[in-house]
Amino acid sequence: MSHFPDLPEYTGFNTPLRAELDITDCEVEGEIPSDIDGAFYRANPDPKFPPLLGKDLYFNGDGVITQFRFKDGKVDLKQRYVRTDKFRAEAAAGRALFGAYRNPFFDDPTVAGLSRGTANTNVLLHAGRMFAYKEDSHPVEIDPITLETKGNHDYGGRIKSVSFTAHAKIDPVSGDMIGFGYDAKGIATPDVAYYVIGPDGEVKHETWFQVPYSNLMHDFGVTQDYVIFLVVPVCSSLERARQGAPTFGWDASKDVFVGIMPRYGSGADLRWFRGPNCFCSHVMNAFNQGTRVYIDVPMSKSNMFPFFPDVTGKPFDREAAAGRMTRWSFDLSKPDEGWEKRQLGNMVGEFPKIDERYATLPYRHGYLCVVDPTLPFSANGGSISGLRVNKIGHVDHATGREDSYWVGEKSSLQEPCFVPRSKTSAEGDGYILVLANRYEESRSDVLLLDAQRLSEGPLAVIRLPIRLRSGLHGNWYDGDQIEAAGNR
Ligand code: V55
Ligand code: FE
Repeated sequence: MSHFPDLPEYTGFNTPLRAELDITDCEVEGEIPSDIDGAFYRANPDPKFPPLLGKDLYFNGDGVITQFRFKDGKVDLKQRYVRTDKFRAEAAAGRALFGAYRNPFFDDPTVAGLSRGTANTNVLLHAGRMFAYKEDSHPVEIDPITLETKGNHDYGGRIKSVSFTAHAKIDPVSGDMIGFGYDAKGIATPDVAYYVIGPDGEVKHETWFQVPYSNLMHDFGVTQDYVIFLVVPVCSSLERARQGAPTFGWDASKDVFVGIMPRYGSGADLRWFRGPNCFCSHVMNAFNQGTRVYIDVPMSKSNMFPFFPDVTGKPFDREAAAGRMTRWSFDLSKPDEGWEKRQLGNMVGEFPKIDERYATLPYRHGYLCVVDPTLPFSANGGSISGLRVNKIGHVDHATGREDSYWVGEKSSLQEPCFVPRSKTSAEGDGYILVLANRYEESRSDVLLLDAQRLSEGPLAVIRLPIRLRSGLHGNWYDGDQIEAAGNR
């Protein structure tokens, strides 16, 4: 084992942790309501070996899943690497064998044909199985109790796309999982495969189509009646990949396309809308009222990914990358090519989340990571994306009211997760769980806040004796779901 490069992505708070952890009965300041029974799972990239090519993107780190199991007022932490094909091959060799993010051209020849997936982006539980996701490959099944890896899952050969999104949606009404794979025939292909998977875990609908240009289709929108595909010009290029430049790049000269299709439609039913250049990646939620279709996105003027550079060499523009929640509305009864945009509140942020019981439905409460540049920041260290998230925000779409909690000048926050107070509590009645990065102590806390009273601060702080690296997405599952799906 040599060492990681002395680059910001691998040092300070971002030093790869490379650890699997079991901490039972974590320290708690305050009180955790004793009726909270379930677990918060989050995915994060954490490279096991120094990069083969001397550097790599944060997005290519090996997937680690952290589980915070809440029961009887106590919290147990468990963290495991996902044993992807990549992880196993590299562990056996004792070094990195895969080269760069979404670029197979520099891989060690011994790994040709293996899945390049890292399972580092999200965790979902559906149809009694838990999966870790990377959007360039198939889901990897893990046990929701032990976090042991069971293997790649292609739904009995039904997923012919080589890829599957990390942002599949679960319809709380039907129990369906709605997902898609882009780059479905390989890197930079314009092919998209769309899948609906029933609550029995069987693929029940599939259709294929092509996008106007191949791009990083990271997330999408699903309503009760429609699906919404976002084609935003974070474009891919095999040419750049071959040259060793990042495969993805921002192309400000291109329009944005939005494809809307009935949920059980075919590629031929897809209707493309076309609008001016802008950036969005994640989706807070989407819903429809008849032929009116709404999708809420943190939208910015320009690219939010500094590590996917402008294709013309233009420097990264932090101001233009500031995202604000925006509602895009489409009227399918009209022939218009464009759509309306309306800003929702004033907070600048990303990583939108909701009460998942309202996914695909008209909804009221949204949560997000907020960047408030007016507040002081005095700690060393920083986030890899350059986003310094210092608040957790709540938007009430019914009243327009905004509420937020500031984590203080020596910390930053990761993506929040909503926990319903009970199975029958009203929308937004519950808690927010969020990891706080404590830069000065090189340590992490999990904060538990009242989702309707963020500004009052945490009800409880779960004090971890260690630092957890910056993560991506996570979700909450109730104890009964976990028990039913575990140890199968
Ligand atoms: C994103 C994250 C990814 C990725 C592509 O947030 C896009 C966007 C953690 O990996 O591969
Ligand atoms: Fe994401």
